[in-house]
Amino acid sequence: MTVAYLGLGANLGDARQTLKDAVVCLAQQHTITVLAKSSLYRTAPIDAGGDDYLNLVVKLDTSMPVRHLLALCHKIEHHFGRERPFRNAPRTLDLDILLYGEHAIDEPDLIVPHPRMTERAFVLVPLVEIEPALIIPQRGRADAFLPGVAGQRIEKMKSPCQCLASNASNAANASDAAGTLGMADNGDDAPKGGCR
Ligand code: A4P
Ligand code: MG
Repeated sequence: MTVAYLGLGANLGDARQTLKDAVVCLAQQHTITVLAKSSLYRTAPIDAGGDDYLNLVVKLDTSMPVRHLLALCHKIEHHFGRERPFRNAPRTLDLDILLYGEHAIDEPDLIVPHPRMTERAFVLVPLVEIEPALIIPQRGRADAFLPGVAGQRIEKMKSPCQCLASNASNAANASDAAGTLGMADNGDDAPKGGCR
């Protein structure tokens, strides 16, 4: 099993609902346990235009190989209508792998730790909220980078998404999602069932 951290963001459509449903999609996978979920944050777009984003970070325990996790992220993004008209375009959903255990990966389509994670308040603030003493492999403590992003606007939402308030409600939501999202995991590591 590997502990991984994912960053989720959205600034098109019903971003709050999409982020909530995306976390349920992750929790529904038999090879993923969602260990923690940050508060929801409203954030100023960084290196991007469009409306404010909503962002959060989740901590997972997974037996899913990192390539399968990336494929699952793309599949969930697609399910929620993600389009890529240009770089950093507004999006209905973005799922980035921030950390995957201690792994350092540098391949054309997958870089972990995420190369820009230490430059972004929308990643660092929720990450440090759920893991205050987190060490980013080869870079050191995550909270040491917070002063460098202090100028980026970020505001904790007053009524956070409650989709993973407890393991029990997590299971219930995951069960609901099987019907509403059509994303059942048949037990293998690779994502199964597919989003409609
Ligand atoms: N890819 C490489 N490494 C990874 C990884 N660790 N996790 C590849 C996920 N994907 C990874 O991703 C582009 C390509 O990166 C994919 O083919 C994947 O194989 P994408 O999802 O199409 O686009 P992206 O996530 O926008 O790209 P990128 O370069 O990761 O963008 P950033 O740097 O994450 O910036 N402002 C606010 N407030 N909130 C935001 O969420 N997001 C961005 C995106 C800009 N500004 C933002 C926000
Ligand atoms: Mg992405």
